[in-house]
Amino acid sequence: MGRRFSSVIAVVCFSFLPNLLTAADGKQTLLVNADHRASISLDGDWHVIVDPYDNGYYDFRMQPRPDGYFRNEKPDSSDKLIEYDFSKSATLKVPGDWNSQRDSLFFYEGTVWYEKDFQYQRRPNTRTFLHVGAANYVAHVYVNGKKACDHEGGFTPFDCEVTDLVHDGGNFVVIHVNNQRTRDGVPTLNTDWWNYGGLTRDVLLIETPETYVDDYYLQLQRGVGSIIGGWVHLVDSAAGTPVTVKIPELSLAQTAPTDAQGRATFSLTATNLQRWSPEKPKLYDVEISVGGDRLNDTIGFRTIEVQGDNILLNGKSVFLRGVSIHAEAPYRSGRAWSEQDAETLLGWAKELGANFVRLAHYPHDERMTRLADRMGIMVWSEVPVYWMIEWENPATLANATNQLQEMIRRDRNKASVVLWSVANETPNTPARLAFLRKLIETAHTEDPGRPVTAALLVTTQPDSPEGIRTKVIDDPLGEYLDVLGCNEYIGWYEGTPDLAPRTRWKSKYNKPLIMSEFGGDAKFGLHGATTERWTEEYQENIYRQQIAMLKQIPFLRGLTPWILMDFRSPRRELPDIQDFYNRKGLVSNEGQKKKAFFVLQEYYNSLGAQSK
Ligand code: GCB
Repeated sequence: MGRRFSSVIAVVCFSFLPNLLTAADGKQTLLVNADHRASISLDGDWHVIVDPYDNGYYDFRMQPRPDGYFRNEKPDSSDKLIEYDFSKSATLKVPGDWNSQRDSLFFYEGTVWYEKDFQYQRRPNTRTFLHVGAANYVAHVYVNGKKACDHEGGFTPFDCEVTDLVHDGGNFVVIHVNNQRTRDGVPTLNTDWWNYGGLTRDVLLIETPETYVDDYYLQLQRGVGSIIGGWVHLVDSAAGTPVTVKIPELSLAQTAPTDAQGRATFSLTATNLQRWSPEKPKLYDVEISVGGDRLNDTIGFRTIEVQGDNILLNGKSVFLRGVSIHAEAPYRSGRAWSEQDAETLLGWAKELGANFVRLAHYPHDERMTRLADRMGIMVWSEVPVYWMIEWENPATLANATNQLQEMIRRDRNKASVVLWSVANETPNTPARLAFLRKLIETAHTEDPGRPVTAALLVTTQPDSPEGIRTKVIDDPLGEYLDVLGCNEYIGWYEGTPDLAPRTRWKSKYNKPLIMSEFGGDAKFGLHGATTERWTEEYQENIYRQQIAMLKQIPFLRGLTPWILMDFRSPRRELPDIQDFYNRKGLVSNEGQKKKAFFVLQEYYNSLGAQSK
């Protein structure tokens, strides 16, 4: 076993760490609909080696190991000093972050090496991919001691082709995961959430035919008709390969040939289509077949568009009764990933009367968007372009672009996802404007069917003599967004709650606004006067005053207050109150509902009743 690790290290030595990592052959594969493909799960116990100085990766001069040496031994030497042994190392669960699984790793930021043995039998005419749902933050993957791929970005999936690396019988995979924060990363050094490291989502071996469907995009076209249009992409197909799309329940079937780029284009006219909506989240079984191979998905069809300051779902103006959610696991804390985590979080959102959630501040596990599809909850999905990133660094832009593309690609066939967000609370500077304009362009190119938003900050004008405060949405980014998002903390970081009803809102743009954050901290069970911070009553009062203000904003089309549940943050230290939790949750991390939950619920129920 020790030898195994040193052979892995020998391969590690040749790699370096560019800012944007791609697969070994330079092509990054991403298999959409990974959860419906033929696969073997590698979830479970993985042996781990905690390597705080990244000693397996760098030599004593902190150079990536140049030539197959590990420590002072040559790999072929017979008297090797073996200091590492996966088989004797303890295990951690995958999926799962390391911080919440072992006390000594609670604050750990650095490298952990993961290893798993697996049996495999290659099947003729198939290709094999190692699919990683998410590895926070950088991952280097080795199969049977050989490099398979690298990936940067902690919240999006990637697939390494390992067809030529696996063999019949016993195999092993090693993944070097490092979650050190870097100035040029996305996100960067400072975030208000826990930097949970590790293999935080499922790891699978996916088998595909030799010519395989990696990606497709099937959407209801905007307008009054019922045309389902889009394309299916094949890898390694000859031009003219026939691809068939079927929606049996609608008696639809169409066959189209691939073009020189491997893309087959479809346009299916559906009669009696039941559109997806929060009231009736209808999903259809969709079959994609090439030759004898078939891939199944469940897809809802609806349109989403912006007209003036309205958001139209299926052609009708909709108000987004939302709430923000972090991927923090209810009851146990740690990174959320399971079906049960998703059911609890989205269940509370439903109970609140929400028809919309902002999945902050990074793409969540695919189980969340799948469940949102089934439950009829609309979703705002975002990339971790958060606060202060290196706007002038082209590698950082390439990294953010890649994360955005991976997010869109994974979820663009989900009816629930109605908005892509490119940034949160970024500074109003020319460099940031240029950077985010490029991301908006990318989002529109990757997905012409969805509006793009970002959570902005606003300008505040001096109070009038009567004590009226005016907030103006004039961030130049607003010109390029389809929907404006705005974060404000009147009553918490700004003034007292009674300032909210004395605040008026103006916008330079004739566009819909979502108040993407507001709120305040309360420790569940702490009671006092409405003027006493940290009490449930103070938070409840913020919600009451905010709702009074929000009702007066003519172009408001939704809100996602901050936040559904308390979440861990290293910035929140106050003993006995915060204890490393941001306490702005409407529900505590133990699942207890605070008073403000019921204020928002009452408001949403009144809106829900109006729209019926
Ligand atoms: C914000 C951030 C969010 C924080 C929140 C807070 O504006 O967007 O990530 O957690 O405020 O609680 O301060």
